[in-house]
Amino acid sequence: MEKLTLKQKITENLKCNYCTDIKNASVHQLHDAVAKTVMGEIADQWQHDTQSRDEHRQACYLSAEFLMGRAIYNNLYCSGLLSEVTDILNEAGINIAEFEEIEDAALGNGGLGRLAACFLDSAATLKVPLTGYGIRYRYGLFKQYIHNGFQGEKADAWIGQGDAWSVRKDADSVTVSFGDSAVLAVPYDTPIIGYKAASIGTLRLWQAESAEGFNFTEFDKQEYEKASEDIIESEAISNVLYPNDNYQKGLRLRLKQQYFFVSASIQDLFRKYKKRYGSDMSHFAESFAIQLNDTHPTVAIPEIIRILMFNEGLTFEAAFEIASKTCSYTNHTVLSEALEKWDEKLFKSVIPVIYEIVKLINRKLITFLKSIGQNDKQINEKLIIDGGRIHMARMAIFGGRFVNGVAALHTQILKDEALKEWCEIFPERFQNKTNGITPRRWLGLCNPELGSLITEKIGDGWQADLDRLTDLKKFVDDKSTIARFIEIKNTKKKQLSDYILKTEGVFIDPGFVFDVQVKRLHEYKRQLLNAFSIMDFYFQIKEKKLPDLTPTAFIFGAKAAPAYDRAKGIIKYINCVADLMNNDPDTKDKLKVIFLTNYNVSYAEKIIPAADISEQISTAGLEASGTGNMKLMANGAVTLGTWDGANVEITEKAGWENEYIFGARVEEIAKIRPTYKPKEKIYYTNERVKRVVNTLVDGTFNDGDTGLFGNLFNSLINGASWHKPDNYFLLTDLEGYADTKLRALYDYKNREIFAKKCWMNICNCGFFSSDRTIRQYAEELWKL
Ligand code: 26Q
Repeated sequence: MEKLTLKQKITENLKCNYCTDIKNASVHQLHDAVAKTVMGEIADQWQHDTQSRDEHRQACYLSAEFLMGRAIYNNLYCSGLLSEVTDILNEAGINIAEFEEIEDAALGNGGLGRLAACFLDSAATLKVPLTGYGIRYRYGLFKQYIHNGFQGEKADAWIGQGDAWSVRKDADSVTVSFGDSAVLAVPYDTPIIGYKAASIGTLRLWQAESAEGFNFTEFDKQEYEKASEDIIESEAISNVLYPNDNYQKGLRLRLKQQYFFVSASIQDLFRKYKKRYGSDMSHFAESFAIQLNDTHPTVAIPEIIRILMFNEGLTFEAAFEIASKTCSYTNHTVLSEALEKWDEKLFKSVIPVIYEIVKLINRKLITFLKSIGQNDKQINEKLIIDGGRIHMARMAIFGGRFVNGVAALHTQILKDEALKEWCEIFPERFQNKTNGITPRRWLGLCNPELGSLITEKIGDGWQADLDRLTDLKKFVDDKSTIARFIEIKNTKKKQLSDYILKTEGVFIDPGFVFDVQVKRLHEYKRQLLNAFSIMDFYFQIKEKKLPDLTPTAFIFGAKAAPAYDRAKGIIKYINCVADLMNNDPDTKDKLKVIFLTNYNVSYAEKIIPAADISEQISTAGLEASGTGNMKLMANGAVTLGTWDGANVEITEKAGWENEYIFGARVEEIAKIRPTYKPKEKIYYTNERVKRVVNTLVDGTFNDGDTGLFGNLFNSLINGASWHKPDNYFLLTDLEGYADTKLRALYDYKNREIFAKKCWMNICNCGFFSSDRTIRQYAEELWKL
């Protein structure tokens, strides 16, 4: 589009909607006018692409989370309007960076929700017909603040700022029925703009509203509270995202959320289907492939069966056949506390009809297992309804078509351990689909400086064909190219340092190594191990043992689930380490530690391009994949990590010499676990480990009498009623980790050699494009 026309349209928008002009508009008004202009530009294509998707086989991604982040820059970038709009604003004296005032759409916790967002981006770019279905939470993931080193939470009222990118579709509203009530599900559609607007997909999010509305009968009786009761109860369903990552607590409202968005979505598919085929249900399974993002939307299986039986008159057997051909399940974790099991009584009281269908599915499972000759023990370990609980993963495996893990190692663990007994009876159902990330947001958009260098060297086109980055290999020995890369890395570090100074009031020297660990806070991700290693360096410096340590900034960013006390204790501990390090004259010129506030997608876009070292240090076997590891690789950071999740494939692609791998592997952990005695075998015998662990309790730090540090110490040394000591093997890995990190920091002294390692990571990151992942889903699972 011509810049002049574009400017006219934005101006027109400001005039009609806000009675103002570019020079006088507020940032929000400008943002809305630009968004509306883009929406207008893509409207015809969006409508056309939506229609053509409905005329062919299509896939649906059912997910309780979509962690979209900020839309404005990405949408301008993908529709090719970013530089024009930047210019138009500049001419009016406005910096486009002012749009950073607009909040992220944080309708997700972490990896699983962000993966869903990357998938939508890739599908739109590849013209893969995929629609996202989820919940339009009024409050997304909480905003984090830090007070005295402790995490606090505030509500994320993102819609309060307006939602310029969505369209409410009242005509497509449906009713969702629970045992004791019914609510209205109203869809809001957001366009997903593929790169260079290759195609425009849709994210459809459901909002819960009262089906009955305001009750005038009660109002007339002067019962004012009762008059609004249904509104309040209904709206509660889509009110707030549960802030747990990899942890399931069987709460009633959470189950209501799951059935709410799943029933609305499945009803939506039947509406579309009937427009095409009428009441002949024989083409349903060939019309749709439904992907279940973890077990959270597993009630889709009984919901399809319910509609086919009660609305369309099919038998249970016929209905089961259709549901099980349509749905596939992605597993994202092997942590038992994250596997969904619902209390049977709760499940029955919330969704009684679905419960009856689950009983039929369970009965069919038993009949099937008997028919293939399984004994009572083999049957009991697979029951969907077992010991008063409903096992969602078991229903998703038996009632679906495929099961996939999210990295090679993870899928292997599913097949050999976690879901072994299922893999034995349904080996053909198990597949691997290694995760990926969209190179548009995570390279092109967040690192335009590196993007330009890449384009200069190998031409345009890598944004939608990331494997082309292998063409960069020939520059690895070209001194001037590597010098340019180092310069760009320095620029990104300087930009991040400026931003941190502005927002956190802390100065990070851009000349330091940037060692980055950004991800949700969880014991298995071992942020505490990282903090311990820094304390180890501290003690060594005090003993004058590390005279030539490369000055390093240790940068943390993480949110802890509000009820996860240990995670919150770890945040406080990191902040204590930061205080000690940053103020001690012996260390402050060598070590800087900072815990960044409110890590989210937009913050990630600033941190990741500036990183030198990517910390991926989970206990082997526990991080299903990780996706931050891929984003950091694409931006030229080396991985300091365990042999876990996608780190394995990253190392295989980039080359061993370009990563720093340490620690016990899955098999070793399995071997030592049964007789693991960290207190006797490590703590008492290893002074280096002991003095670091002791900082939790020896008065080095103060947890404000909360007992949090004592609890962390006990979890490591004595264990708790529900777990053995040092459940995540920090003591096992500490020395190897600290020494490997020192080796990486030492290698950094030769900046050119280190930069070559970084460069090889960029060259070899092509496999981790979510375009590759989506192509595999489309071909191997969805058969599109
Ligand atoms: C379940 C029930 C009730 C309430 C909350 C939940 C819940 C919510 C979120 C359970 C799990 C999650 C999130 C899990 C998650 O993000 N897993 C990550 O998925 C990534 C994408 O596949 C992987 O890269 C990570 O390894 C994995 O931890």
